[in-house]
Amino acid sequence: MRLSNIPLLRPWAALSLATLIGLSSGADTDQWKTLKPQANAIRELLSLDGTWNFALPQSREIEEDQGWTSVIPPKLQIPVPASYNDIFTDPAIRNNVGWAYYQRHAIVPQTWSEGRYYVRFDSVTHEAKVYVNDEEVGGHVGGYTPFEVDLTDLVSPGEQFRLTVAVNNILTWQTIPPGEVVTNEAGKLRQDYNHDFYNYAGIARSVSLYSVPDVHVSDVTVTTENDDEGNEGTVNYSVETSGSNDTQARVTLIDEDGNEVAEASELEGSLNVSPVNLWQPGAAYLYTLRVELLSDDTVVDTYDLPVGVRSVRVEGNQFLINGKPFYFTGFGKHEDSPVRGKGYDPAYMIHDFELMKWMGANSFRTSHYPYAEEVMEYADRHGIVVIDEVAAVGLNLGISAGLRGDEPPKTFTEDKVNNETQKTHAQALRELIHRDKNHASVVSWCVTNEPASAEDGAREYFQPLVELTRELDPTRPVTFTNVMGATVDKCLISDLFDFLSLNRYYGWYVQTGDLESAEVAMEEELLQWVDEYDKPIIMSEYGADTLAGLHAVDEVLWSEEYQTNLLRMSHKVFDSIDSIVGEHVWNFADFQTPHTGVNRVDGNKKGVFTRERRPKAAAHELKRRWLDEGFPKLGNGTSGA
Ligand code: BDP
Repeated sequence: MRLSNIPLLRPWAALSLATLIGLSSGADTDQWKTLKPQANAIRELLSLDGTWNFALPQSREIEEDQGWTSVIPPKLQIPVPASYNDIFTDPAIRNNVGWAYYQRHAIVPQTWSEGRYYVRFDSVTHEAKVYVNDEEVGGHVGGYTPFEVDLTDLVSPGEQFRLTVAVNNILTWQTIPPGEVVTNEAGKLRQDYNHDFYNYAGIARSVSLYSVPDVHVSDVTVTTENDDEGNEGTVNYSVETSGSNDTQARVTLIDEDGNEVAEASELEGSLNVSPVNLWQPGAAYLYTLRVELLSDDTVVDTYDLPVGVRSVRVEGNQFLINGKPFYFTGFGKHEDSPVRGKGYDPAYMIHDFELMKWMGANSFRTSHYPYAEEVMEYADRHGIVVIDEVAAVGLNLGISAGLRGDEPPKTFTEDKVNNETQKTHAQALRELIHRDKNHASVVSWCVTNEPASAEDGAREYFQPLVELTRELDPTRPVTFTNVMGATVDKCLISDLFDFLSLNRYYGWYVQTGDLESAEVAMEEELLQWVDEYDKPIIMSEYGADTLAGLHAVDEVLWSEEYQTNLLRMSHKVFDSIDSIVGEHVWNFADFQTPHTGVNRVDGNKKGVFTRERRPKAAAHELKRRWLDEGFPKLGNGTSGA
């Protein structure tokens, strides 16, 4: 039998560049190495979501202010999860630059007297310090990945404690994404940044308390292999425990009907299934990998991981899932909704997936940061394909300078994007891959959005990061999105990646209002990429700002007709080029942007849905195209949704 999931990429030299320059060293603590908690016969899970008390610090210096040493009164209360910016009416909160405090009381149940217990934050944007009563017990840098704090030796079961989280929203040149705090003419702090979405902050995802036994499963990693026909599949797994390496285990693979289809008794191994139900785009099938740790034949811990068996690889100019050419239809998205900002909201999440299904979108990119874990689980369950992006957006000083007509300053310099930034970026990749490595829906890692890839220093900055990504996961193709202007003759990094993702705004930022010229220019550029690289190309962004309800007979910018016509024009070009293997419209829905640009009217309006998720005419146009049986690109067994 020929297994199709041969590691895609060249084997790694013992000492890669990433290792040599110290990118493989990791963060200060391993609080980010958190396996998503679950409740079962042995483990317990308690939500700490709900209403917390909230305060801004009196002074700007958290070390001086020490707000966590006192009880924060319930004068201001805040929902968790949610971004804090749009909850209140006070501009000081909305425009806060620096720390803010969240506080609540919690109790570790008396029944948790055996084993260990943790508080887990699914995300705190962008930096957190966690306090139990008066003591700082942990923290995290990076706004879109989880971390946890072991509370076992800090609070006793049955004891009430004060849990305070100081949240910092500051972006600097050494954070991912980067930014810069400046003092404005009025003497106030202002957060500047180079990305086109609002810098929402707060406890944006769930918080929980959970318990595990002393000897417990601390991590599980799976990779899968299969033949293209689904005759045979293999689940390779590796389990880490808090106990010794000879901890006894039982590992079973259970199908959707609850039947055990394979079993093993080692912490690391391979399980074969024949015939196998493959995880397919639009037709997900999830096995359960059940890991049980045993002591004298008694189960002391158990953890269930959903596993989809599928293979992904790039061959020539095709992107193959289970050996079949896959054509991506869908969007670049945002986690963004009125009032909640970037707060996780299950209603919006499922509604968004339903809208995508309604119109035949089979995939999306997590532009421009890792989304909530629930989103990834839902994509696994429903067969939606995901390009998973780290929060490395705005590593490009050229874009905003270009918009202002200024000479672009250099991005990769000592005082801007430098070695420290690269280290933060490496850690962000490490945390993303650690969190999402087991999701069948994730078919690729996107290491950055629209960096200054044509500037000196870009290659030195990105090459080690691409190598690190491949070291961390040799099974998934790696990409980045290339910015307009970093053309085939100028881009210094495109050869490092498995497939090309191009963000292009023909008919909008260039050839504005002239779709005939836009078509010519777009085709000409795409053919240059095809000539230079025998690689698949995804159009990872294209679109036009559109004011819902503005209609016009003629080609009027911002009208629903113009957006529709621009998409139609783009599709004509895509359909004529074999190497184009996907189209992700920018954006799924309108979203909030910083209030510092005159080219945005209450946010970016390139959504094909409004921020409230009402369709513009373009949504119907896309639905017609993506669900049309004659859609030329959706042949070869690829499925809509
Ligand atoms: C691209 C960015 C995206 C922006 C979009 C736009 O990747 O974040 O929102 O352009 O201008 O440069 O609408």
